[in-house]
Amino acid sequence: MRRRLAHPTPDAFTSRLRSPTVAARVGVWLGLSFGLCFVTGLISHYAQLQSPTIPYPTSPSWGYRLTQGLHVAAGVAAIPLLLVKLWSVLPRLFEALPRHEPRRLMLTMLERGSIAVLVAASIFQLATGVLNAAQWYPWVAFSFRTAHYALAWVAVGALMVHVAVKLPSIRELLADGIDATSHDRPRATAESALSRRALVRTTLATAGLAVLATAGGSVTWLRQVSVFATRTGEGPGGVPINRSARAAGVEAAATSAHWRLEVVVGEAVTTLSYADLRAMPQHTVDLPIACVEGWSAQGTWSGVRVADVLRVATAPAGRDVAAVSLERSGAFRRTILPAAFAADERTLLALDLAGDPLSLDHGFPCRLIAPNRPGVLQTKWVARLEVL
Ligand SMILES: Nc1nc2c(c(=O)[nH]1)N[C@H]1C(S)=C(S)[C@@H](COP(=O)(O)O)O[C@H]1N2
Ligand SMILES: [Mo]
Repeated sequence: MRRRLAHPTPDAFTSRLRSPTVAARVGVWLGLSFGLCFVTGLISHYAQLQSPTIPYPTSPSWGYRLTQGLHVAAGVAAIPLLLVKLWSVLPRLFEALPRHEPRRLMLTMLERGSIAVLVAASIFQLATGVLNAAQWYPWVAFSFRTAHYALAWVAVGALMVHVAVKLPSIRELLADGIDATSHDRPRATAESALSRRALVRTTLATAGLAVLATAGGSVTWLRQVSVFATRTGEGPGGVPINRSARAAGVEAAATSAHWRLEVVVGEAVTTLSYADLRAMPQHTVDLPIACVEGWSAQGTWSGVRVADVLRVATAPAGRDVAAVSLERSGAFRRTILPAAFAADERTLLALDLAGDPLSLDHGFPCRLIAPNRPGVLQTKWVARLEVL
């Protein structure tokens, strides 16, 4: 005789901790983290657009460092929150559908559909974010930034539907005491050593710990405890190295005696040697490298102002400028410096970091360093400026 495997019903899950009050409380924090991720993510996406329609500000110089640090921290905090939230609502996955009431059935299916989209998009966002922060790029089929940006809208849309549908019960649940039983499923009575209040607190504490364990990538005084931070200030001048000269394949070209900086203005090309750049007025600025991956570090950079170089090449004012690297391929070999950034007196072609000539890995002979600019756009091994 064959016995059919019964699929579980919500009553099969007996923990009192899987309660709507827990789901609502953890959900509020999860929603806040997602909101912060979304806003800071839009800022980051916008900062990386090469032809923005709204001008991106050059000040404060630490703006992108702050917003991108918050973006990654909020994403990290969301991971334990999402896990506990999913665990607390798991029994609902097995609730019977109202098969004989077409109207209710349709509404239930719509709501479940929106939750399926929300869960899938959330997992995708957190997983790709973590992989990106760990600098592991297993995907070849899609661009990280495009996919992460598109799915952010999907996640936020589904989240808004979810909150709208649940608003009445969220209000009620948050008003109730956390250990109240009015919303319990009838059979959810198993004893538990942990109270719901303790579960919510432990979840929030775990989220906090996860942030502390990674935020040392940006916050200097957290370095000692940040065991999972990917970049923590090793490297010349206290600035980590992301892509090395060897990986970029520029060692020979960057150290060649034939290296010249070309400044292209229309048909005219002005050529400057390393000695020419050294002979120009030198300026020193304190500016961060703030990587999209969440790590950041302040550096003391010296070199020539991009504005001065453009003046030497008699470039017209108010133009965007492309910075082109010696690198032959790679997404960051050519970046656009919007006009306001090119004109800003803090924007340098840096020759020195912390008083020493740039190391080969930091972009020798010269690199771009500009205020409030994502790390990906701080082009290393610059060989040409093109006035657009
Ligand atoms: N030419 C070139 N410039 C580049 C990169 C690169 O791969 N190639 N990486 C960028 C990235 S992602 C960051 S975060 C910064 C890191 O600079 P650092 O390695 O000096 O810290 O350089 C940027 N400049
Ligand atoms: Mo980066």
